[in-house]
Amino acid sequence: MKRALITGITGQDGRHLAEQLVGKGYQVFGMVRGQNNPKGQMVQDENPALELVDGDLQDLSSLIAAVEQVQPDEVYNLGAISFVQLSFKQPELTGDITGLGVLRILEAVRIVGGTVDNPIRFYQASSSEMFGKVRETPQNERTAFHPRSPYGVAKVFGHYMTMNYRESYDLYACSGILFNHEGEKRGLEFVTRKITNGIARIKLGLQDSISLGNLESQRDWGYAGDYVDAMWRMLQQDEPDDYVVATGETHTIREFLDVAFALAGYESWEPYVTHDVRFDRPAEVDLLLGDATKAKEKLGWTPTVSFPELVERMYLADLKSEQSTMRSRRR
Ligand code: NAP
Ligand code: G4F
Repeated sequence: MKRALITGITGQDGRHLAEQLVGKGYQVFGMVRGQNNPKGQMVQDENPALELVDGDLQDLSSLIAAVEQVQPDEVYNLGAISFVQLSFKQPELTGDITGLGVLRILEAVRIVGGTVDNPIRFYQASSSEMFGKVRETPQNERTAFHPRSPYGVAKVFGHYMTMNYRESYDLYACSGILFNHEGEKRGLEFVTRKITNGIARIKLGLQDSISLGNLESQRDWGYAGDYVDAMWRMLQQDEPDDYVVATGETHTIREFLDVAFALAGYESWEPYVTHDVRFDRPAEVDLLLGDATKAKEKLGWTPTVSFPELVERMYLADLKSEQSTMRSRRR
């Protein structure tokens, strides 16, 4: 039975990945930070086969202890401050967790090491946010980075550290440069979920409008379940490498609003969307569009959920969940 350790287990991708790995017969350990973190119980209830271990990406000794305790075949480093907007407000903390945290977990993996026959394999959650002010379109593994946020800068550090540990210590370490991926488990702070949840609540009379920032930026949005499958495939190859994971389609926030409001039966979204400068960013990433040819050819990976299907899946899940909350409040 293979053993996997996942940091960021309480986040969107950690939850999807844990479910898929348990389905493949892995023994899965999720790292949870903090004292009595309520999200630990939530993921344990969602996935009873999951085992939780304590640890924090800000604390090297806790990471060494976690890797030593689990003795994993594979480590997936998904933990981060992942919200770009927050990274402008808390740049130092973002640098420490999203950037230096990668170095700390790499150190833990290097120190504990695994066996000669079975060294620990490491996955780093790199991001298309590293491309920032893009140098070319579409972006691939050779496209130069130009990050536009403290989050993006921290991810570039983590990306190069992963490469450096691979080259310096012969670590089996891969980075997945993943473009935006969404779904029912996406945090409510991200624009897609904010929109689908907002529409569900408008439909049920629970709120009047949705306040948003810049509607012109373009994102290459895929489904999170597909993207965690790509992470796993990376760690099953003979040699470690870096891969772009993307759909190859890009849409503006306006287009997301068009599809989502139409699905919910509205002719126009304009009456329900207001602009709030608090959601504008000091520097924006205007356009992301990925070229995942390498992942397709070498990993045999392809996205399975189209853009309209993604929006529909998210909206319907939000509608169902808001309806069920309403029913339980009435009781
Ligand atoms: P997410 O939902 O925001 O989850 C982030 C996770 O990091 C949470 O489990 C959080 O735990 C954990 N975390 C935060 N600070 C930590 C610390 N000090 N020590 C240990 N864990 C900590 O993010 P996601 O969407 O699942 O993304 C997973 C990873 O992929 C992240 O690294 C993200 O930057 C990267 N990524 C995401 C996308 C995307 O579109 N989703 C695209 C490219 C790359 P708590 O619950 O305790 O806060
Ligand atoms: O949904 P977002 O916050 O995602 P963003 O910034 O693209 O970052 C996500 O994807 C990255 C991969 O490229 C990940 F690395 C990162 O961890 C995260 O998962 O914002 C998307 C776009 C931005 O242009 C933002 O300015 O939507 C725009 N936007 C407009 N109004 C808004 C809002 N974003 C948010 N979160 N909230 C708004 O009200």
